[in-house]
Amino acid sequence: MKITPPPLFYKGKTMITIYGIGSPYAARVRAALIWKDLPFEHVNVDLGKKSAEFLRLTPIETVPVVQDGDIVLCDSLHALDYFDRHYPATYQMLGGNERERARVLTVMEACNKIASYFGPLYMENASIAERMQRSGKSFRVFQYSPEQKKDLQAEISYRLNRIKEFYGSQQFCIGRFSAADAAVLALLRSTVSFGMDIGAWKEWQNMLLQQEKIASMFPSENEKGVRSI
Ligand SMILES: N[C@@H](CCC(=O)N[C@@H](CS)C(=O)NCC(=O)O)C(=O)O
Repeated sequence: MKITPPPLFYKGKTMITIYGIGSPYAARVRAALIWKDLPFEHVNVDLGKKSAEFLRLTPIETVPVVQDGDIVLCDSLHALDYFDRHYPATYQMLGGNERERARVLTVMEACNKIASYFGPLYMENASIAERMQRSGKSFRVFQYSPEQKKDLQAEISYRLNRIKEFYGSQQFCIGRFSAADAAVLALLRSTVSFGMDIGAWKEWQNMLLQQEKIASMFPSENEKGVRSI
């Protein structure tokens, strides 16, 4: 019989584990834990291998997976919702009332919609496409033509602009930092990493990332996690 080790404790609080270190969705959860002042550690996940330990954790097989004691959350939004409810005295990342929550969720979904266009850009990394083909998953290997990429940039600019309109003249979606702003920051970072333009959001991004507490939602280059699975 396999014995599950007891949760680690840090300053009297359970140590939370975020599996999957580099993902933009993991950055949303990391932002939440930093603002809530809840201790966490990262475990790096090799998505190319998907170890037995990772497969046991999640039937969805995406990162992040977030573990708090014996509670396992397999989606970043589910994790954010859990942390706000389970630790009600901590900073509320999804907003402090229903109106704020509705705004935050709207922005997060708008970000998800844009991120859903990124699959083929991710596949451009040849080793990912080859790996998918070798493992019998060629159905996932779509790539954009140069013409489609131009159209994609237009669509991304349009959609980013819709989010900007939704913010109006406010710096933050609900007047203070929340999961909405974390989702936009994570999305902008991915967009830039795929060589796409983020237009007027650049200035906003620079301004927010000057604040250390916000910028630390992204792990530094040398943060590798406590172990790898
Ligand atoms: N809805 C999920 C999306 C997570 C997601 O798509 N993660 C990507 C990495 S950024 C992943 O694990 N992809 C691997 C796969 O789809 O097999 C969440 O918010 O946690």
